[in-house]
Amino acid sequence: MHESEPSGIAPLSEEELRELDAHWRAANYLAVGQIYLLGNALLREPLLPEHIKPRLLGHWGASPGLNLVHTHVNRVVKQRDLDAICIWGPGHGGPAVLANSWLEGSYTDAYPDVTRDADGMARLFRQFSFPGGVPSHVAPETPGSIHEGGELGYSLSHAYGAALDNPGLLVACVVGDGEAETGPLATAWHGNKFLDPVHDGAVLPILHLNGYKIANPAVLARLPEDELDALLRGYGHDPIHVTGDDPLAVHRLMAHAMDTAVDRITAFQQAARTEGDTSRAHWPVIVLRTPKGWTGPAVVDGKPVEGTWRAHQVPLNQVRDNPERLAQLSDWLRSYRPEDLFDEHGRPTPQVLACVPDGQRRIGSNPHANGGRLLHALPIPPLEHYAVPVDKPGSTLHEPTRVLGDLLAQVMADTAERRDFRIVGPDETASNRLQAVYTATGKAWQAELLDSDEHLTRDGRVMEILSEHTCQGWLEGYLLTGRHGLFSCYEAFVHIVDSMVSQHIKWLRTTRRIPWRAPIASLNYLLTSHVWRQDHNGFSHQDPGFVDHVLNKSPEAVRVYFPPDANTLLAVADHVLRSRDYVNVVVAGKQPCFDWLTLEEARTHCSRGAGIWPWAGTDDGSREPDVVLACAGDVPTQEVLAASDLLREHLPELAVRVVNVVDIARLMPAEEHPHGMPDREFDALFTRDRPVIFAYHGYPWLIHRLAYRRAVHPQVHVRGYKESGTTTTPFDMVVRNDLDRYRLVMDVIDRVPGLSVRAAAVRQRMADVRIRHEAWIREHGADLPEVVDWTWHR
Ligand SMILES: Cc1ncc(C[n+]2csc(CCOP(=O)(O)OP(=O)(O)O)c2C)c(N)n1
Ligand SMILES: [Mg+2]
Repeated sequence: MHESEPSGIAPLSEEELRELDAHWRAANYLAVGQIYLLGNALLREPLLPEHIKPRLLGHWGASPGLNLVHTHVNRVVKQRDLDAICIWGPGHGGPAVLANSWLEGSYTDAYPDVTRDADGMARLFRQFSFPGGVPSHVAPETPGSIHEGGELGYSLSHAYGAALDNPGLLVACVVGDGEAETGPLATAWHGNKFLDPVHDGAVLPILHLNGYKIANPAVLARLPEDELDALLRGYGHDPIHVTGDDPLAVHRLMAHAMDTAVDRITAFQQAARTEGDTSRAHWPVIVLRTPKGWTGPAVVDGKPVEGTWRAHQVPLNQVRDNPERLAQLSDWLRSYRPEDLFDEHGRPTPQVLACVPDGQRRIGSNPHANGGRLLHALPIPPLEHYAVPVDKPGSTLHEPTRVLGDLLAQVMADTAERRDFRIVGPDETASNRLQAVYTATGKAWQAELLDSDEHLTRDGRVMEILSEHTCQGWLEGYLLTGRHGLFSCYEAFVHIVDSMVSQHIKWLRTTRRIPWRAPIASLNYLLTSHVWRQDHNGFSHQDPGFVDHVLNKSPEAVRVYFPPDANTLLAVADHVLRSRDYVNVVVAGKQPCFDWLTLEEARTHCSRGAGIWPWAGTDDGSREPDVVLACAGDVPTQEVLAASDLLREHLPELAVRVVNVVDIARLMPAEEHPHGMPDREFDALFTRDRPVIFAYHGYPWLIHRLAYRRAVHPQVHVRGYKESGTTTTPFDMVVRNDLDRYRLVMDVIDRVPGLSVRAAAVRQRMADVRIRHEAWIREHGADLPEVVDWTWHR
């Protein structure tokens, strides 16, 4: 307990204590029941083998701790009429969260057939970890949850994301002591340096030291208390320790800890909001040290279980076949005295429900945890105000992300009051040329400020921290609670969140099938500073593979765009910022890039997703083209156009069709992706049998993977990044990877029947330029003048 605390908090009355304990016991009973029971839910008959599930699946160890927290969150929420949600880090404790949702009635609201009575309890038990039922973890199906917790580590960043711009919200966040060992969780503590006590809500982390992970002790649980205390203080928190294994004593301590924490949070918020106090708040953290699997079987087969790692999953197994185990389970269940907790109809008694809040204050019913219900469409200004003029394709240059930055600045300005749009990134917003947003908002920052700092403000809505995990977690938490955002990231380093995005896509895929979950804003990535233009960096910064990863995931929830110029980027951005329930990956350059399309053309091109650029080829529609030059990505598009230019010069009789692909999923079969092209459309665009030279931004194999079922596939030859990277000139990057215009012309000559002999001299000239290029860059440190000065002059 905090030493200097003025002890103004009234201790629990005996009645309150009994009520809290009754609620906790009921939740524990329901958790055990879900793991074990198929029938005899209320134990009104002796427990028999046929009452036991044939497969015992789930996690008991985390459950009593989660139940304890839920009981005590209920208490403060009800007593103080708080607007609160909970994030359950050890989400494998699903039985606990489901039990609490059932007790408070939010479960029945979402699933009316799981009534709050004996029948409903039987259903609740049966469905858990059962075919056709519900997952064993806290999941999208769980009312009140925005966090699955299956893959550990993201609870605290989700909690901070949820609290941002929700000044009235308290986000209680249970962090497992095992979970706390993960990288993402370890860095998420720094969220407190970004949380503005004026405009944001509060996060109350509850570090649950039950001592163990699956089979090992947890590191933090084996630190002496003063060392752990110092660690948490070092993270800028003010710890409140609750330790014990006697339920009533722990209830007293926990109630006091919750009151203390909420009082301190309120005091910080008031000081900041009414007195203008700008000192950094040292927010409370509760350190809850209770046994793993608390109240479960103490010893099984002579081995200690309660309070050890053995309590992690199902502490008693083979219950159906082993009468001794069956009796032990019966004793365990009866130890909660179900007859005192549920009435003759199986409904929880008033004593059990005394601490439970009402209506939308119930943790399972809080609309923040079903964020789509709170979502408002983003005000997106008319693109005409930002579009670049294009009188003639390829004659002017713009930096696409800088153009986008102006639009985003307006979105920031237009959401200044409503505060429901944020940009996150690992210190790259300006580097990615989006700095115009700083005209409308600053970068969130609560730590020390120096005169030399720029754009750092307490209430800024750009969030920069050098942890891609934290950026991703913040944004997910923000979106899941009904707001909008963008993650601007270096293309290579977004891989760091591969696994997190997989989990988010799973979440979206699942929620799309849950009628009571309202759609949320899409998670939008802007991947710039991409593989082809790492001029300052090199090999370490070159990896276009995130797209491959994302396209493996649920097609219904993933979209990938390669806008080739500034106006197309605007059109794509407009689309993704309006969309719902997707993960959108937008890959766009920040370097000066030719303007190919007017805004009008860009819009039409984006609606098509892939289309012929008639002005770029020599395919006049009078006959089938001799070759298709396809491209996806800004740099490949430029190389294809330059190749088309060379072909016109050297082989003017060749009918060349140029196809640009913005929406890469258009290449997939229509049955496999909602954007996939029907064969007929694909064949019309790419032909059924002409050589297709495809210049692609990323790893070439992806195009083969997406197009392998198409008639023309044997004729498709893809150029892309093949891991030949270094710090070199922009054109050398494409040469090294055989994506350059000269190589593309050679590819055409090699593949169009009849050309190889006839055009051998042209081919040789192309090869010669590549050799000259090599020598030139070594001498001059810059690209060949004919490359640097090239423009589309047709
Ligand atoms: C990232 C990740 N790695 C490994 C696992 C496998 N796993 C499931 S539960 C668990 C132990 C979790 O311990 P803790 O966070 O202390 O939760 P407790 O069960 O003790 O409440 C592990 C390692 C996982 N779920 N996620
Ligand atoms: Mg643990």
